[in-house]
Order: sequence, then C-alpha cells, then structure tokens
Amino acid sequence: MLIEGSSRGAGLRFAVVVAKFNDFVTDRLQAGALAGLKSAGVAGDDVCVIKVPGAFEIPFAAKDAAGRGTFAAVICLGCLIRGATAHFEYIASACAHGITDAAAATGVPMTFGVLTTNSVEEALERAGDGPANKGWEAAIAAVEMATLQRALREPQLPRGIDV
Ligand code: DLZ
Repeated sequence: MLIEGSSRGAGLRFAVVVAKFNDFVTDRLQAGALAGLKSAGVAGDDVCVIKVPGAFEIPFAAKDAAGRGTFAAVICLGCLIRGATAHFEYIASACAHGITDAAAATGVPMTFGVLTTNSVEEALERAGDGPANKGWEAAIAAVEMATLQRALREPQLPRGIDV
C-alpha cells in the first residue's frame, strides 16, 4: 500500500504567512509561493496572504489562520540573516518550534519557507525565479501535505502491498 499526496491543489484554500522583516527577500519568497500554488492549479481567490512583523510572529498568525478551519495548509515564509541578526538562533529556533507546535495543535499542515542564511547573497540565491525559490518549494510541499492529509482521511484506504 502506498499513500502519498498529489501535486494538484485545485479547490483547496491556502494561507501564506509572510514576515515583513527583510522584505527585499520575503517579497520574493511570497512571489515564489504564489507562482508555485498557481502552477499546482490553485486559484488566486483561494490564497490568503497574511503579513506579520518578523519571523518570531509567524507561528502566532499561522496558528490563528489554521484555527479558522478553512485552509488546507499554511505556508510560512521569512528570512533570517545571521550576520545582520542579533539573537539569530533564538528567533530561528522559536520560529521553527512554534510552527511545528502550531501544526500539531491545529492538525493543519504547515510548511517551512523561512530562510536562515549566513549572508544577503545566500538569501537572494534562495529567492530567485522558478522552482528553486524556497517559497515555491514550501508551496508545493503544502499542496502535497494537504492532499496527503485528505488521502489519509479517506474512510477506505487502498489495499495491496508494494514491497
Ligand atoms: C528583531 C529581529 C531581528 C534582529 N532580525 C530579524 C530577522 O533577521 N528576520 C526576521 O524575520 N525578524 C527579525 N527580527 C524581528 C523579530 O522576528 C520580531 O518581529 C521582533 O523581535 C518583534 O517581536
């Protein structure tokens, strides 16, 4: 038996939580995520972008958005640059753990498109055009997890063993 998500997200709604800190990078991650969702067949009207001040605030908004019960998954986007960021490890850790906890608490899949880089150059490399953009990657992962969750909730799981 094999159960996996799909790359097609038509008909599903997604929230995209975006940190404004380092917006010269996070705007690009947002653009990548929206392009990724579009490529997966998700309608623009089914996407809600939610802005927060910084990465530290992402988990709060992600949890509240998921709590509405209307989003199939939440895509989390932010950017921490080590050299420029005091408390880099604290914010990165709080953000990652907070998102994990929010997904577990709500049962809504959340994906991690929060860059933690050593430099501006590294951050921009990960926020370019196309599927290598980490926002795009997080969007595609969200579609896969949302559709996987639906497959896992089918009352009748597929039978047969492929081992
Ligand atoms: C304060 C701060 C710093 C120094 N660096 C970053 C960063 O690199 N990336 C980011 O998303 N946010 C940063 N912040 C802001 C915090 O995430 C948070 O918004 C503030 O501490 C207010 O709670």
